[in-house]
Amino acid sequence: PPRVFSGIQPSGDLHLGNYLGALQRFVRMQDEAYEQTVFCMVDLHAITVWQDPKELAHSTRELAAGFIASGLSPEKSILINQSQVPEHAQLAWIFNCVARMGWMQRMTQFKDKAGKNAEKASLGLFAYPALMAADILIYHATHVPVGEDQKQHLELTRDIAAKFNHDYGVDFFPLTEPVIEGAATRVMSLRDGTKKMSKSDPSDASRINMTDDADAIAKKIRKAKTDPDALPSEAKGLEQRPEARNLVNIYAALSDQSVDQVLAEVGGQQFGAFKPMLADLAVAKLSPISTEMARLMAEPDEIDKILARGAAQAREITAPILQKTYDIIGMVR
Ligand code: AQP
Repeated sequence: PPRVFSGIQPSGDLHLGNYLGALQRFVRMQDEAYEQTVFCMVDLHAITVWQDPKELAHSTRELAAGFIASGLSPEKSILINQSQVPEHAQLAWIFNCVARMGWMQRMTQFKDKAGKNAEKASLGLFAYPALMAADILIYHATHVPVGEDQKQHLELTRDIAAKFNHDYGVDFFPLTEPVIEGAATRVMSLRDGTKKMSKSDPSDASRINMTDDADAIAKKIRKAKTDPDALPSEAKGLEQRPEARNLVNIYAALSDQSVDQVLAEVGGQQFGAFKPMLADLAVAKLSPISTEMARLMAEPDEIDKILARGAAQAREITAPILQKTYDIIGMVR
């Protein structure tokens, strides 16, 4: 039966890229006909690079608040924090023994994040995609909504499932489908249309945070890098214009339209006219979410209760799948 899993790292503020690339689609999939939807704060992934302990705890609760404020419901979906469901890490060890060094060395995210100094990167950062495969496959999840940047990790997840099934002569782990859809699967930095919008970009002006107020959102959009030309009337006219394309993509995703529909409306306009429209739309979409996040954050005990309940529900699925995995491997218990 089709099951959905996805996660976000509590490694900083949620931003518009996370919202459009992931969260907004989580909410839609929650209401479609899947047997189960599971959404996760992946704290074990966050610590592959240094996290201050107090900030990690704060970001985890704030991310949970962001999930709920965006429309994920603990009644409809299982909402969890990764380290509270130990089977994720237990299966990850097994997958460390299935995945090959050469596969991991080809991962572009590791190369980007480790940079030139790969010797100093944590072993966890290198093994990150094996833990991600475990996150997904410990639920036998079949569909994983993500942004474009996660495509390669999902291919690796399929490779791990296929090799496990082949090595042990079983048909146990499903081959997962990435769900990468919509106008904003890769939201770019507001300062540089060739770089993705990211939590770890040192420039706060490069991203719109979910916790930004209306003034901050309007200011960042007003200052966003653009070119001097008017907007084209068809998507083709955006091809060599990364910054313009990014702002139009964001508008399309926020207003639930295709890029061509947006351009039919705004083609011919200058950015001086388009940017205020985009700012108004972004504020209208995001400010109810940030208000609700702040309300939820005032009651952190309630958030902890939701996560504890989520972990208990999750373990009803993950514990039997781990036991079966151990049986297949021949582990005596
Ligand atoms: N710019 C983006 N556009 C569309 N989708 C995005 N996602 C992230 N950035 C964009 C999607 O958000 C989900 C969760 O991302 P994550 O928290 O696991 O990690 P990330 O990709 O590491 O996010 P950041 O902001 O880029 O963090 P840093 O800077 O630490 O690397 C995923 O589905 C991702 O595709």
